[in-house]
Amino acid sequence: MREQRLYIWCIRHSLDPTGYPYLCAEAYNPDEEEDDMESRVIHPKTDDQRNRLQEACKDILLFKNLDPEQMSQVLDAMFEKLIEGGEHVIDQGDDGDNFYVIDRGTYDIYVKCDGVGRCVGTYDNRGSFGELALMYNTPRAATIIATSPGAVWGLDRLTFRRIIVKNNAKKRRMYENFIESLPFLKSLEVSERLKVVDVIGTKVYSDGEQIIAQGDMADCFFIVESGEVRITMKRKSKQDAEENGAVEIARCFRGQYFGELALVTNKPRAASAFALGTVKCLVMDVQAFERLLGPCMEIMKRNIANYEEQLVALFGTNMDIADPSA
Ligand code: 1OR
Ligand code: 1OR
Repeated sequence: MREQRLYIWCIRHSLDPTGYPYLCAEAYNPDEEEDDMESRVIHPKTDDQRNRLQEACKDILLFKNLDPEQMSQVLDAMFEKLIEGGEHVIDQGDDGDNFYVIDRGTYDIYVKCDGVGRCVGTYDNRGSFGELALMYNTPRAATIIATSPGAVWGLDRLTFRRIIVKNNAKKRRMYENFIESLPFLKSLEVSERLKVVDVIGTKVYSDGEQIIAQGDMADCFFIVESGEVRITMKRKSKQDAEENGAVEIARCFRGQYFGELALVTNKPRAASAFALGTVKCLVMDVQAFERLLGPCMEIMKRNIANYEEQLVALFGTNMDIADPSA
């Protein structure tokens, strides 16, 4: 009965009953945990819209751990929003209404520093934004401005919280200990490590599948959860590459990371990565990498210096890993 329902008020900086830290007061109703059909949002779509939506959502990391029923509820609830060039899709400081997945268009990310907006990154026809205010009940952390006409798919706050936030509580239970155990994340506070868990998605690769292609532009970072990853590199000149093929330069196992170099140097991928047997990786997008892993940069940069030494040892030349496509 309604009157007998237990309402728990989660107060600033406390944890909700699923272990979620809240930054401001929010009513938590345990009954919402049950799948409440009344709260299902459905925006009818044409076949063309459904196809485009599915394509746009296929690499969205926050959707990777959803079961098929949750995913279909998310897709039903999403609505298309056309965007004009110059439009502010999100303004820093506002309350969060929707999460957005990009269908098309380019967008700049601005963050205010001492009252002055600074462009700190871009989205180019793919990706998603607007999850932070909905996950943590905080004001919008950045302004997102379209730099071309485009379109995004919106997901309302309630559906996002009912499905994605609830699923994140499960993700925390699954990955908290693993993330806690990673030496390269040891400079992060516990709360920062939990935020890493919140934004990662898992991807599974089958034996021989290519995970990274040398020379490609980069937009994500990988941590091996299980299996073995083979890293290979082609010699600098095309002729050498054809004659000698790619050389294996490293292997990554559970708990190790790869794909950080291109994100740190802002260059194309320096090497390729392939699954040896079935491989499961935790994946983080470049925006989350930059936002959350700043404190781990010292350790990563030390390892990058090691790559350069190994490069000389393996290839007998200090081939410029900062310019791998040359
Ligand atoms: P939101 O709900 O706070 C703005 O609304 C969105 O911009 C935010 O969710 C993220 O999805 C997205 N810092 C904060 N938010 C960012 C950032 C970001 N990048 C994208 N968003 N940084 C930029 C990292 C490239 C850190 C800047 C110091
Ligand atoms: P990325 O974003 O360039 C390929 O994508 C990834 O392979 C790279 O990030 C690293 O995470 C990973 N030199 C360059 N990249 C390496 C190396 C490496 N090992 C792993 N990666 N060397 C091997 C050192 C043991 C030096 C080259 C011989």
